[in-house]
Amino acid sequence: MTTGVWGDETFVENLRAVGARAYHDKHPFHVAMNEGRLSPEALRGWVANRFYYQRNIPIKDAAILSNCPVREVRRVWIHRILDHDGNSENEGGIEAWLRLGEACGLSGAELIEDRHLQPGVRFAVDAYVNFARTQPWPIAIASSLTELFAPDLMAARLAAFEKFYQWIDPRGLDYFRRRVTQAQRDSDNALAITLEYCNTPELQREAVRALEFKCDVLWSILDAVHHAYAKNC
Ligand code: AHQ
Repeated sequence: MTTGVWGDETFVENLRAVGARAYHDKHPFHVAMNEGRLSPEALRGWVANRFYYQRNIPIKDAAILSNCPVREVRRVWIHRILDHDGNSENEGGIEAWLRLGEACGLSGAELIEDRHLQPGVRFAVDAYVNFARTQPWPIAIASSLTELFAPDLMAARLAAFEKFYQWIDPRGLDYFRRRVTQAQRDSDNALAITLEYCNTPELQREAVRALEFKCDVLWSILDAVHHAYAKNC
C-alpha cells in the first residue's frame, strides 16, 4: 500500500462529496423547474439549449475512445455513443430530445440550427468537449461521474413535468424515462473504470478535480439559461 492512495471507499466518498456540494440539482433554475415555477418560454429555452449539450455528448465520448488504448474500456464506453446517436433499431437520445423539443413547441430545425443557443451554454459545452479531448482518458471518464447524481434528478424532473407542465405532450418525456436507468448503468461503469485506472494519489485527486470541473460545466449551462429566460425565478 503506497502512501497517499485512497481506498475505494474513501475515493468514492470524496467523489460523492463533490456532487453533494456542487451538482446542478441545487441550481435555482432546476429548483424552479421541479417546483413548477418555469414559464413555457423558460422551458423551451432550456430544452433548446440543452440540445447543444446532448448533441455534443457522443462527440465527447468519441474523443475519450480515441485517447483510450485499453480495449476492455472501449468495449464498455462505445455503448454511450450508440445511446445518443442511435442505430437502425434504436432512435437514440438525440432523436428523443428532438421529440421533446417538438412536444414543447420547438421545431427540429430550431434545435439543429442552434437558433436559441446562448453564448454561455456554447462556451461551457465546448469546454467539456475540449476537456475530454485533451485530458488523460481516465480523467475524462471521471468527469462523467456527475451521472452518479443524475438518476434522482431525472426521477424528480419526470414527476415535476407530469405534475406541473401538462401542456407538454408526455410522449416527449421518453428521454428522461430512459435516462433514469441509462444514467445508473453509465455511472456504475464509469465508477468501476475510475476506481481501477485512477490508481495513484495524483490521478485520484485529478479525478475529483475533473468532477468539480464538470459540475461547473453543468452549473454554467444553467446560469446562462437562467439569465436568458428566467431571471425572476
Ligand atoms: O442527458 C444526460 C446525458 O446524456 C449525460 C451524459 C453524461 C456525461 O457523459 O457527462 N452526463 C449526462 C447528463 C445528462 N443529463 C443531465 C440532466 O440534468 O438532465 C445530467 C448530466 C450529468 O449528470 O452529467
